[in-house]
Amino acid sequence: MDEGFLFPSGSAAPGPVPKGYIKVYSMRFCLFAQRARLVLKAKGIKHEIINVHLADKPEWYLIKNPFGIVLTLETPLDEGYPEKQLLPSSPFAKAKNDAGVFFQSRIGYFYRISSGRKNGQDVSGLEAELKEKLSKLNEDLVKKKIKFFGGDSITMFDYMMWPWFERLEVFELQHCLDGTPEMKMWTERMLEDPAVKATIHSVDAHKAFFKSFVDGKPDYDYGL
Ligand SMILES: N[C@@H](CCC(=O)N[C@@H](CS)C(=O)NCC(=O)O)C(=O)O
Repeated sequence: MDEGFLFPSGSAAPGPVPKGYIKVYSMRFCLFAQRARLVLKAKGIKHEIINVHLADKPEWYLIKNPFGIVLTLETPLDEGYPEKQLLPSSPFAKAKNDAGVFFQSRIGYFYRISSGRKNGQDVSGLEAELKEKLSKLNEDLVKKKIKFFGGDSITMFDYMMWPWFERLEVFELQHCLDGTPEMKMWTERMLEDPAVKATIHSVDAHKAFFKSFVDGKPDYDYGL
């Protein structure tokens, strides 16, 4: 039960989730929603995806989530599913990772660079700032001699960062990794991960969706 079709306004609210599943209100190209889908896949948690039409939101969704945005989840993660821990157990390491996740979620460079380029602005300053952030991440991997951001195996932190890196080529920013070889290797390792493989879209699919979005007619079902 991995992909649901789109639920636009006027659609009936989805029925109850079968026992043992959790519900994920998503949009196929949303990187925030992808973060959760990565974690669910990685932990092998059975889930039902409900793809919400964000340009024509169903009334029932606004009751579930008054902000009308995705993602909405209905079940706790590590707390309820202890089989595969994706968070470090020490509270200090956990807090540190949470801070990193928060920091990552605030990187608006991709969209700012892309729209700046489109408007003919000089985006070299923004690109330099992004490279600086990437070199800090690179340094972290080198100094700690680790393969992933939480250690030698993949953790929540890697999954929280991944959706941006999946889209580097889409935003024509892959050259920003040229000076950060460890980060490049990290992206290669991430591409081997089963949860990443299960949620990834091709560069062409991302581009096609992004174009439809920019044109004002987002094709949320692209590729289905
Ligand atoms: N801060 C939120 C952002 C979520 C978000 O912006 N989701 C977008 C899709 S990628 C959305 O639902 N947009 C619909 C809207 O803004 O009306 C998060 O980190 O989860």
